[in-house]
Amino acid sequence: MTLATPPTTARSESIPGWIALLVAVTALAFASAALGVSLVSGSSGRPAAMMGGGNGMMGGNGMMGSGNGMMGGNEAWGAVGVQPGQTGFVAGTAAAPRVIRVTAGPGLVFSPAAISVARGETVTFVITTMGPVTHEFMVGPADAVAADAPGTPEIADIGMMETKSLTFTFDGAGPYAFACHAAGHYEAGMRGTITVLPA
Ligand SMILES: [Cu+2]
Repeated sequence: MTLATPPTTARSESIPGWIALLVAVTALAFASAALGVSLVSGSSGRPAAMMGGGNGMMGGNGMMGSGNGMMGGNEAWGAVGVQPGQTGFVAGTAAAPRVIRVTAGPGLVFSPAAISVARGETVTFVITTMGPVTHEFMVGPADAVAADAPGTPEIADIGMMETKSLTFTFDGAGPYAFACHAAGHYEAGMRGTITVLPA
């Protein structure tokens, strides 16, 4: 009996996916441990569990520097919640920006590192640093963010467990991006992508 040898191409193709999954799961585990909450496994498909039921993930302790909590309506933790293009999505406006919470660290990473916005919407990014390293958060056109161009919207000096916010309107077609330009962080990969979807 002969056993088929798995084609090496299939093996090599499977590795990046596993690495990405491990990174994502690890990041989630760190984030949940830091928050002292128990997140459901996986980062998608469970918005009801995250948003409903009043579990008070953000409520009360004030760790995120916001009195709104998770039940504020147009608010989500990163990629959790109703995303652009999904049924029930509500685009942020200048009067009522959509709030997207992003963690900086632990490590030289943002979570999430990929964000979708609807063209024309106004988003308030609420950035919290996890871990002892101080970070920055710049957002804008991808080329300006990559170049650390002067005048690009940025929050500086977000220290451990500190939360700061920045509001930005995505009035162009993109591409947009975000990054940390603390010394060496961008080069280490501390950046993220922002995809603009039709309004
Ligand atoms: Cu950083």
